Amino acid sequence: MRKLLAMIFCFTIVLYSGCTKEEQPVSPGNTDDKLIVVGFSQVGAESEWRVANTENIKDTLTEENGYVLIFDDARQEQENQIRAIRMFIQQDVDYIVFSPKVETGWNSILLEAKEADIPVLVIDRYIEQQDEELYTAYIGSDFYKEGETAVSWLADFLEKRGRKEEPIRIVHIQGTIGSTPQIGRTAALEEAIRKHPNWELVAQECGDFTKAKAYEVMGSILKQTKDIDVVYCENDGEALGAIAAMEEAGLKCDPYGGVIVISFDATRLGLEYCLSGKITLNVECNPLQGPYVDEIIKKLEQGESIEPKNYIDETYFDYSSISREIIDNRKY
Ligand code: GZL
Repeated sequence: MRKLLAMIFCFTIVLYSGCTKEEQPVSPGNTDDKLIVVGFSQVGAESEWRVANTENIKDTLTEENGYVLIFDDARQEQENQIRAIRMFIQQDVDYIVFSPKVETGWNSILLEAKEADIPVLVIDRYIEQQDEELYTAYIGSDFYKEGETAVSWLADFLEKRGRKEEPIRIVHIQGTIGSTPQIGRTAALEEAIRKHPNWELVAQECGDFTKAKAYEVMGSILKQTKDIDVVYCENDGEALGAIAAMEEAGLKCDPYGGVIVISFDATRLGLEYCLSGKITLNVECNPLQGPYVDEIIKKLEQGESIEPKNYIDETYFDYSSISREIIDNRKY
C-alpha cells in the first residue's frame, strides 16, 4: 500500500512540472484552493542584486504559500524572455511576472498575453508603454530618484570639502543600455553635470551591470587618463570591476583625497567596500519584490483593486554611515 501511495505521490509531483492550471491538483492541506500558477521570466544572473531578486521571488511564490512557480532565466537575452512568456501563455498560467531586460520590444508578446486573458506583473525594470494597457501592475524602484540621491550627496560632499567650484572630472560606467535603471541613473547624472559647470564628464562607457565588463572599460579609460576625481558606477558589480582596474593602475579609491566611487544596489558585498571606504556612496536598490508580487496576486484573486505602480522604499549608505552591524543585518 505504501509503495502505491508513493507512486501516486511521485506521479502528482511530475504533474506539477508541465501541466496547465486546469490540471493543477489542489494544494496539500486545503482541499478547495487550487494552486496559483505563475510564470516568471528573469533577466539573468548578471549581478548579486539579480541573484537576490530571484531568490526572493522563489522564496515567496512557494507551494506552501499557494503557488506553483515556473521559472525561466533569460541569460540576458530579450529573445529568451519573449520565448519564455510565449511558453507561459501556451501553458495557460494564471499570472506572468517578468523583469524586462530593456524597456522596448514587448508590445507584441504582451498583446498575446492580453488576448489570452493572463495578467502580467512587471517587476524591477519598466517597459515603454504604448496606447494599450499591456500590464496589470508595476513593482520596482524610482531609478531617476536613486540617481538624484547620488548626485545631491556628491554636491553636498564636495561643498563641505571646499571643492564646490573646483573642476571635478567624472568617469561614468553605465548599466545595460536601454534598461530602466540605466536610463534613470544616467539622466540624473547628466542633469547634474548640466547644473554644475565645474563638473566634467571625461568618459562614459557601458559596463552592462557586470564586474568583468566594467573592469575592461575602466582599464581602457585609464590608458587615456588617470586624472579622475569621481567614478559613477550604475551598480555594485561595475564598482568592484572599476575599483580593481584603478588599483591595478596605482590609483587609490577613497573619500580622503582618492577617487570617489559612487555605486548603486547596496548589496552586502557593495557595502563591505563602503565600510572599507573604497566605495564612498552606495544608493540602495531593493531586490526584495516577492512580497509585493504575492500581495498583488492575492488581491487580484480576491477581486480587490490594486495600485498600477508600486515603488519600493529605498535609502543610501556612505563611508561615514555604514557599519558592521548594518551589513550583518542586511537580507541581501
Ligand atoms: C535594478 C536592476 C539592476 C541592478 C543591477 O533594479 O534592474 O540590474 O541595479 C542589475 O545590479 O543587474
